[in-house]
Amino acid sequence: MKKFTTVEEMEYDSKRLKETACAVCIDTWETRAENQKNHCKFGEGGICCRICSMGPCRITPKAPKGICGADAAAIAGRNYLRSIVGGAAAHSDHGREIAYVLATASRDGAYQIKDEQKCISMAKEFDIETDGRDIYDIAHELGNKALLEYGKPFGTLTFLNRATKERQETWARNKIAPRSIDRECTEAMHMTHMGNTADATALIRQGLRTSLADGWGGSMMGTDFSDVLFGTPKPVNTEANLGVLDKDKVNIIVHGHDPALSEMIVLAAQMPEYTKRAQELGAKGINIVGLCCTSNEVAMRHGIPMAGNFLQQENAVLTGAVELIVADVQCIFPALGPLSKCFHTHFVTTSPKAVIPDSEFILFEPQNALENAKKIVSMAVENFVNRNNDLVFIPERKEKATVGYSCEAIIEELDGVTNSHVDLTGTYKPLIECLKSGVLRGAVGIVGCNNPRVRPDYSHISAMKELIKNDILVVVTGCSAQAAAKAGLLDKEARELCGDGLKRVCELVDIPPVLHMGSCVDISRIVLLASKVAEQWGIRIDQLPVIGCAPEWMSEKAVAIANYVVSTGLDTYLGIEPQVNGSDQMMQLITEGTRDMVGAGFVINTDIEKLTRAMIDGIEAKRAALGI
Ligand code: BF8
Ligand code: SF4
Repeated sequence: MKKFTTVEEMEYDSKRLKETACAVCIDTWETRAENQKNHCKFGEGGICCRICSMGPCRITPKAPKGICGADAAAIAGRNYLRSIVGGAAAHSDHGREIAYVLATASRDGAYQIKDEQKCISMAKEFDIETDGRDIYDIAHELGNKALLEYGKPFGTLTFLNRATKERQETWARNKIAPRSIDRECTEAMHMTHMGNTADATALIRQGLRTSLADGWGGSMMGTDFSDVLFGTPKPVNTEANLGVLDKDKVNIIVHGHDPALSEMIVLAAQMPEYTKRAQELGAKGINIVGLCCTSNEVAMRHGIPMAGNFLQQENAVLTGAVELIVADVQCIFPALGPLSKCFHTHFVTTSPKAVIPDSEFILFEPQNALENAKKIVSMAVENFVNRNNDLVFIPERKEKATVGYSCEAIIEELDGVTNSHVDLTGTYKPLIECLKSGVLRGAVGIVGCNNPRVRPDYSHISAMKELIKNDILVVVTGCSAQAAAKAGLLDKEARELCGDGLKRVCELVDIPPVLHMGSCVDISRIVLLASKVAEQWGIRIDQLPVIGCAPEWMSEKAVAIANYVVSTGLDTYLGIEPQVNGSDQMMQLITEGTRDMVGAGFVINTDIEKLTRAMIDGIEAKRAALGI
């Protein structure tokens, strides 16, 4: 049986790289996390309010109300809603950038239409005439109409029509169907201004609505327009972990989220002139690898190797073998600035939304995209000669991975095994049959970040191993996907770790037991998958033996995601507690209260073994309720 990389081995590599950090006298997240202990209890509980300058007000038994009279629930609720806004705004702004790229794509420009069929089917959703029109005219109108989703004055978001009828009614009945994306964010900020909403239920309700504007709005557009522009992902083989860095090549890391940048860097790096120049300078070629969600984007469309996830970003630079790291937006440590200065590494930032000290800023816009990508690749190549070989240490460990299971790809794989007398092609019915018969017990979407509050990657990996052992299919995105990849769980050989049922299914369909569905905006793929499965099964989505899990989440984006997954009707299991526990009412609302509105809620446990057990029990309870 194959030997899979363990978390202990990853930690061993990480420790070795920390010796380099010591040698160059730079701090890393481990030392800074230690310095930040113990965290402020008011902050952790969400009961510090600094919304107006009469405060900050902190809730204690002796001072149960702020100066204005806001209580713990109001303060924790407002803080929580603001974190949802932060996440929804970030994802949706990413989606907006991609919509702008679509609106300006051209046949002879840097950005072209790769998936015409998807472009046409999306245009139809927006009531755009497609017959006999040039695909670029359609794309431009689609981009423009999509941009209006951010601020349209009347109605609700177009993509809500993709949800099941029951969900659409549930959202309408609870008055949480999102209108325009920017409106939900703005309204939430207005509601949480001093002197406005103090009712926790109303704050939660707006949280659900704002999060839906992300999941069924901005994120969904980010995903689908990326597919139109750069291709809908199909299974492709790649490798993961720091061993993908190559000491003999010019190493370039693409970091962040928006594929509009990374796609251009990949394109530029393939131009023979740069490889030739790299060879002139003594390198064997150019090696592009990814970090964080950008890594997922380029891995699933080009097979670009994955250097690692969120808490691995400093380790990547600490190898001393990175000529250049280029980032756009989100999840970029400011620590990369001073860290890259300890090496020859160029740290290039490209977005006015993520301006970071000690980086070299090169503004990246659709009109200068390829030109600037070439400039960045050239900077990296010329930097190869500046590498200090005394500081170079690249851990050898890496694992094979098959990535890129978009909904379209999953259907295609399922079509390949349809052998019943009834035609099931183009549907999830073979998957539904496996769930009904119990060969598969259920499915879990494991997503989200790393967080120093728990042992990095351990929660992701141990939960996945236990679930697949119990015949539960796992789908992953974001940094969770990279944790899985580093542990070898995206390799088809990971079937060996499955229970008999899941193993059989994986062998038949020829898939790994943990399916890579993309970056964090691609959680929109997961909610669409679950919606279609519910529809084709003929049951409500909250009845499915399907749940979400974010065992190591840390960002506001993750709070937005968790809320839209719950609003979609899927219970969501969290390994890190949301910062609202200073209010019993808020804790009750997020775990139980939302169930009355949307039929799902959070289950929280910081002990990953117990959380995993709860997931398995939760799935079995759903099965029992269905009588299967
Ligand atoms: O959007 S999983 S650390 S990289 S927030 Fe960030 Fe979290 Fe990673 Fe992607 Ni998602
Ligand atoms: Fe204090 Fe109320 Fe101002 Fe918040 S809004 S800081 S609770 S006075």
